[in-house]
Formats: sequence, structure tokens, C-alpha cells
Amino acid sequence: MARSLDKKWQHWLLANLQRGCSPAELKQTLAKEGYGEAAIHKAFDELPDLGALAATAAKASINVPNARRFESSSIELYTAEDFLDASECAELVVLVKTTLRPSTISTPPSGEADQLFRTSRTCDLIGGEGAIARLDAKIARAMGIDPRFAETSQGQCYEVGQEFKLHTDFFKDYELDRFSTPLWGQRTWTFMIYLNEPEGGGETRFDDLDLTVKPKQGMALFWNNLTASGAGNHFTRHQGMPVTAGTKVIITKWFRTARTVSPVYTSVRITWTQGAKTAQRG
Ligand SMILES: O=C(O)CCC(=O)C(=O)O
Repeated sequence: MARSLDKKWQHWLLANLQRGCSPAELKQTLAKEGYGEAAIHKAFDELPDLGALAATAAKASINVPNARRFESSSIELYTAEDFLDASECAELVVLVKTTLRPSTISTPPSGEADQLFRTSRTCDLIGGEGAIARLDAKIARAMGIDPRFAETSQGQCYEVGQEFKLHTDFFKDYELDRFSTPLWGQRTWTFMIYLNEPEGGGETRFDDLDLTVKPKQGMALFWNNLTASGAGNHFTRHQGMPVTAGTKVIITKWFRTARTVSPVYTSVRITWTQGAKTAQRG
């Protein structure tokens, strides 16, 4: 049977078509790599409809009947109580706690990463079935975004004293290329769910909005990280405040835009440093 394109070459094909390379030229390269005509045809037939996909990725259509929008023209931010019920939360807490590893941040180009910037533990909730599949489907439905533009859901756990200092979720210019894939570009929406309630601390704080959200089991908190023009919205700066008693467990899921050839996602000049020892606290 003819050898089909492996993942690496499928990505290569998609990325080069997005860059505007000619299909004939790409076919020639694939033939030189030893792929037969049938395999090349199949690879082209199976390419996603980029135009249609990009349209679905770009626009959320929020479908959470009890969502309450935070009153501000600076940010699109919602809370929705009881997004998950207590038994869904309990099942996910067990899954999160069994696969935790230390959380990471990306190092800024000119700085030494602050080891105390994000002290929680994290896990990727990977799984095509059961509680994780139900969670992923529920979040994608709630946002009205094609699940192909959703990153893997993450679980995060904070013990007493642990926190995630002030940061934004959209990629800075120096991160965008590194975290892009042939299909994915900038981060758009963050969808967070509190799976429990620590006895003290652990609020999510948006300094520039003077908004402090107290964890409530099952409550979703979600916001658009970009402005209407596609630039990173600095009003989305937020932090996970230190937990002072008990444990805090949350789910975080990020959505992406479709990748563009030359990123349109520019940031206004950044006057503070994220993740460096000199990080300003708002
Ligand atoms: O823990 C929180 O409340 C915030 C989490 C967070 O900032 C993030 O995952 O980006």
C-alpha cells in the first residue's frame, strides 16, 4: 500500500500552503521525498478548509444561559455559576491530583525567570473518553468554538502559599512563533473552572479592573484575551492569589485563533515584565 504522509509532512504541507507556496511546487517536493501520486492526492484532499476553520476559530458564540458579563468596556469577561456540578468537580479533582507536575512559565528574552512566579502544580488532561471528553465537549459548546482550536485542558492545584503572579495569557511577540502550530496562532479565550473552594485565599484578581473573583465550586470564569482588533488586551492581566488555607484546584482551557502568515496580533508597548525577577505587581 502507498505510504501516506506522516504528521510531520502533513504539517509541512499545511504550513507551506498557508504561507502561499504553490501546490505544484509542494507536490514536486513530496514526490522527491518518495511519496506516490495517490498519497499526495490524498494529502491534498484531506486538508482542512482553512477559510471555514479560520472563521469558526476567530469568533466565539457564547452559549451559557446563566453567564453574567462583568460590566466593563475594557474586557469581555463572564462568570457562570454551576457550570459543573459537585460530582463532576469531584471526579475531575481526582484526575488532576493523580497527574500533577510543577507548573512552568516561559522565560522572557531578557530576563531570568522568577522561580516563585507560578508555584502551583499542573497537569494536562488528555483523554478521548470519560470525564475529560465530557469536559472538553462542554467547554467547546459553551464557547461555540470548533474544538480543534482548543488546547488540551489543564488542571492546576495550589497548596498553601502557592500562587500564580500577575500575567497575561496571550502570547507576547517573542512567544507567538514558538507556540504556534500549522493550525494555531494566538490565544483567544481563557476558560477557567473552580473545582473546589480553598478555605482561605486563592482568588483570581484582575488588577487593572479592580476585580477579585472568589473561587466557588463549579463556577466558570472566562474572558477574551484579545481586543476587537486582535491585539493582546492588557486589561486581562490577572493573578492567582496565594492560597492561605486549604487547597485550590482549577481547570484552565485556552482557545486559539487560526494561524496567519504574518501575525496580526501585535501588542501595545509593554511597560512591565512578566516572569522576570523585576516583575512589577500592578
Ligand atoms: O489560579 C487562578 O485563579 C488563575 C490561573 C491563571 O492565571 C491561569 O491559569 O492563567
